[in-house]
Amino acid sequence: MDRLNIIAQQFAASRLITNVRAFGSGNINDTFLVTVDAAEPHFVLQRINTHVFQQPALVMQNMRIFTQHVYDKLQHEMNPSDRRWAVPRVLLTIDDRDHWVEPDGTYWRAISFIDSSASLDTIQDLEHGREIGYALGRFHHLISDLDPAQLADTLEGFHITPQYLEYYQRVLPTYTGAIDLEVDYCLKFIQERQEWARVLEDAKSDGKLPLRPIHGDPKVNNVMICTTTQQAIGIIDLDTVKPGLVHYDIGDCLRSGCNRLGEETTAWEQVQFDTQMCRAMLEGYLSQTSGFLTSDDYEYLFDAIRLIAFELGLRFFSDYLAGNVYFKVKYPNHNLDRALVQFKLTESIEAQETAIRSIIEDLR
Ligand code: GN1
Ligand code: MG
Repeated sequence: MDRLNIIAQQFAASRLITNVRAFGSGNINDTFLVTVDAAEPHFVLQRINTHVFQQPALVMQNMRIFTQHVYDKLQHEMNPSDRRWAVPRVLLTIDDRDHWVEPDGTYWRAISFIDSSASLDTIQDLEHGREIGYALGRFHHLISDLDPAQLADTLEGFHITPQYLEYYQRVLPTYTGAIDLEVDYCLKFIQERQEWARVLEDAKSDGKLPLRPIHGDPKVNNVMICTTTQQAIGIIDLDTVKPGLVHYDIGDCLRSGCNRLGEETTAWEQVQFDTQMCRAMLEGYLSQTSGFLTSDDYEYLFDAIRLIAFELGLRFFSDYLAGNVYFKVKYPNHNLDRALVQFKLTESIEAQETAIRSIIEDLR
């Protein structure tokens, strides 16, 4: 048996494993789809990147608290006419552990696969966009009464833009590559937005925006779409469920969905923020969340959309400068290309500020 089979077997109990293959397009963890000879034929096997998630046990603890809360809430809330909503389950090893560590310290865990569903890297049409927004809204609604203090901070500084700026200032002097036109564009782009980049953290310190439990990474391909109804039926990738601002999630979801070329495009000069898609996604989102959003929450929506696109560009660019130590890359300039995509998207958001603000006003 090869290594992956041996690991998968830890979570498969006595079921026969018929296939293990690489799955998805994550930038941090390694993911595999395992097929077993059983009524529930698939599960997801993941190697946690412990360079990023340094306390994987806390990631698993958050997942358990989150899952229990959502299961309880769904049981109380569900009536037969409700749409299906699936929550991935953590699978246990033969000796009842939620993870398995190889002798060299590699950390593995397994999660149930949401059957009859698929996810896509880019949004297909406005209906799909509405469903992505709905999914994030339903997710926020389901955890809106979970006390964020119950969740551990598993990734310190995650989405705290000023901390990414500090990191950028630290790695910049270590960069020994060329300052070509593209690198120069990124340097100036960041320079011009340094002051504004504190906007959400300032609002948090001023008590305008509360900490709530969030997903942390609600990009388009983390929303599962039912292959028969085309409706959103769940959100996966729960590693970054932890306390934060819902604005991080809303910004992340929109920067992912409203960029029709996708974050991996190399045609960065053509990247645009699609405001029609923004309306569809926000409509879906607000159909689930208008009950608990405050007027301050609405006030900061535009900044959130602009900031999370900028922040992801900054994260990619800093990683390029640092020699690609955080995000997986397929070629040396991959993180530079990714940064350019996010900065172009930010520019497009800035150019359409009036239109985006009026969509938000219309929908509130
Ligand atoms: C990373 O690994 P993945 O693809 O689920 C990153 C997100 C980024 C995303 C960009 C823990 O997510 O914050 O938005 O790449 N996750 C972490 O694709 O840093
Ligand atoms: Mg993720």
